[in-house]
Amino acid sequence: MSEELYKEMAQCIIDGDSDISAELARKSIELNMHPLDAITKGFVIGVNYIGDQFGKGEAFLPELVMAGEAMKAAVAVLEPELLKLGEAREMMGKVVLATVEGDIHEIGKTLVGTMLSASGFEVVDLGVDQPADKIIGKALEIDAQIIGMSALLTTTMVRQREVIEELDKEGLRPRIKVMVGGAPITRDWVEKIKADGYSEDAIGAVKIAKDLVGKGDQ
Ligand code: B1M
Repeated sequence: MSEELYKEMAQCIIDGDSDISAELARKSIELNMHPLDAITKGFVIGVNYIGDQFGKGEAFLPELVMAGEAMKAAVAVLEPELLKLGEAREMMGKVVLATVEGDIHEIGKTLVGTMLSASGFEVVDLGVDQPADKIIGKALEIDAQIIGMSALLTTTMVRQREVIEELDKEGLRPRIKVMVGGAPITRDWVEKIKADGYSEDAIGAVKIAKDLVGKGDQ
């Protein structure tokens, strides 16, 4: 039953059908499916497939856009369920989250933000295409302990380094820790830019964020 639903979920993303993706997300809730399973075993399979096809020149921009929209529609339905998962008790810390300048990929970043909120972090999600000064300015304004940056393009991941360099220049580390992520980000890159934390996925991001605020045991 679940396997069949996962396949339908992947297929509706490949088809770029937002109505069906939202409907299947609602169905998964009715069936008490874990929302992260719906995302990672269902919808993400479809968006990765389209991404691969696009990379090979076998799918084109409109298909990528539609797959992205369908993915967003599903995640929007599942977001309240993800938030319920945490039943956060204690305030863990403040995080400013953004996709870096020049990059408009938002789905993974939003997912990370939702999981952090569910786990007790106060998250200010600045959205996509955010320049270094805005990210740092917001972190100072709300006295954030963590800046989280997502980058999905090899051409924009350098922006993560710019923010870290700026923080260093202003003497703002280690007061503000930096966590990075996104499909092209590797451990080598994280070491190179001297980020404080990195995760491949949203669940891992919560663990890293807790470690960064010294609450790794909670
Ligand atoms: Co874009 N795109 N895209 N795209 N797109 C990729 C990234 C690409 C790999 C596709 C490909 O060619 N195979 C490729 C990048 C190649 C490269 O740089 N090496 C690419 C390209 C080329 C482009 C354009 C340049 C295409 C063009 O215009 N010619 C363009 C760039 C626009 C821009 O940003 N300036 C573009 C545009 C788009 C859309 C707008 C159409 C759409 C985004 C829609 C949206 O977000 N609203 C889109 C999509 C959907 C994708 C793919 C298919 C899927 C991305 C996604 O949402 N994945 C993607 C291929 C792929 O990644 N397989 C692709 C699902 C999401 C849940 O995963 O975002 O990886 P992800 O997030 C994960 C982890 O990475 C991690 O946790 C998340 C949850 O598990 N994570 C973090 C993410 N951020 C984190 C932060 C953390 C910690 C963990 O701490 C702070």
